Amino acid sequence: MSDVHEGASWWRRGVIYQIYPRSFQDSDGDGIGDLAGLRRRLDHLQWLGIDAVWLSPIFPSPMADFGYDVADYNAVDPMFGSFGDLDELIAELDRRGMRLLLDLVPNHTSDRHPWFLESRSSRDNPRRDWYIWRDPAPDGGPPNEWQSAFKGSAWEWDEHTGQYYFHAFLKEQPDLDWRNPQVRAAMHDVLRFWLQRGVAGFRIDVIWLLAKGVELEPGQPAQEDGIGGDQPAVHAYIAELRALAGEFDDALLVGELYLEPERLMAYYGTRGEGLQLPFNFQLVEQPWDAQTLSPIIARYEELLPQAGWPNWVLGNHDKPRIASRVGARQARVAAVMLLTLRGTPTIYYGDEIGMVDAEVPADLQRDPQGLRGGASRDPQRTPMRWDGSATGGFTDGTPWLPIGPSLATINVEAQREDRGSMLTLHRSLLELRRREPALNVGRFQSLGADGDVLAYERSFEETTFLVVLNLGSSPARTEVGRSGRVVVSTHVGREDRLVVGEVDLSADEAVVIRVDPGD
Ligand code: TEU
Repeated sequence: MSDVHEGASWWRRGVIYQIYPRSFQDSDGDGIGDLAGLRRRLDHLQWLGIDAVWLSPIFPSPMADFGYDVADYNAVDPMFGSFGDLDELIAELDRRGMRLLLDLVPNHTSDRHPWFLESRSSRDNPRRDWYIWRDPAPDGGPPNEWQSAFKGSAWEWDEHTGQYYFHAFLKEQPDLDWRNPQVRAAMHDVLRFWLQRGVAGFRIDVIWLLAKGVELEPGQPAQEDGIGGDQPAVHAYIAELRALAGEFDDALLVGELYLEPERLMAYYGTRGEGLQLPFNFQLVEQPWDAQTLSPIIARYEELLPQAGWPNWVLGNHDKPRIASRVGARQARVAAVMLLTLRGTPTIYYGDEIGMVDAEVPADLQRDPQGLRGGASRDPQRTPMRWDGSATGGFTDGTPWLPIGPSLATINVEAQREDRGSMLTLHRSLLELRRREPALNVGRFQSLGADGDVLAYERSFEETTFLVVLNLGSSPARTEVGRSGRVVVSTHVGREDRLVVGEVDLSADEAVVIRVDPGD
């Protein structure tokens, strides 16, 4: 594919779309999405105007954590299809000018992975030190106090070999020991394997946890913040991955990092040895108000290293959906923000139609985090809705999670031709963003916050767009000192109006204004 704007990699201009494969499209009636189903829905992605699909894990897995427990990194779980299905998906995406990013889970494997089966078979097995084994504390208990992210001790007793192994998540997800060069080499082979088959890169699970630091050594006190991570060695591990990506046309590495911006920036590296996109979760984590978000956005832009490219996210399979968090009206404002800020946006499947968290009755809950007393992630993982039929066109069988509320209005078919729909808003924004360098590769200038109104400017050469977002639920007027014409509004029928010096916004309205040339 040719680059329209010279020097800008596809992922700088591009938009990523996350698919949770269990919930996108079922093709065989088992109520669980699969690759053949996904392939049938590529028209939607192409019509919407996205550039790359990030597919949550599709590798063979006992599904203790729905695929984030991988039992074989080089194959496809039969539940999702065959190897051939994945090859065809890659080819079909390519034909349509889109790319595939796989989800790499390198921090831990499934406890059924052959590596772990070997590791736990005896203390002198050559793979023993591929995982993190420790003797019990003097009282026979776990080596330290660390808690798993899913509650309970992060250490699991292995009767057979008389030691504990470490798991940051479920006991079915033992952590690999990345200090071991053999582990790193094995994971490099996994990357190579998929890159050779034509994937464009990876989203990398919990990458900051790869280096756990001295706290894991026996006798060291437990770290206050739980399982630790973000230790200096992680950057050397990442540099190895990036060098490998370099052998494949600088394949894209997106890192999952729940870190504050100051610490996040180190993951970009300084000389092309870091991740191209360390996920920026501030819009997911911070309260939805202009006074909070405006300085956060400006600060993130300031902190970015010189060659670093920003990225923005509103939700994923681990977090409540944006439309539930901020409400349907503000979700439209959020869409304008996500798709006009400087940087690569990632859209979570279904957010383009305003899907909300579903209430999942106790007896239908599936997420291990929820079942162990944490926040259930089932509500944000419900099936994509393609039409208004009982199962939303997702399956002919019984969906693995309930379809959720407001099916009649929140589905692709109902929204496709509706000028005022969330889907139409997304498509218009994506179309404008693709067409206008100012909105993809262009510069960013914060205009601060005025009450509930947050504003910024995007520009490229002579073209400038003003983005003005009312995060409040009352009408607002704000001074912008420019004149131009509204090209997108969250409010149907309010496009095309002229702006002279100040902007009048309805409650919950966001607008994109093309500034008059020379103004
Ligand atoms: O998530 C990592 C992570 O930090 C989660 O604990 C997340 O913050 C939490 O679930 C929020 O409710 C990744 C994957 O995205 C997640 O689905 C996996 O369960 C986890 O790693 C283990 O692989």
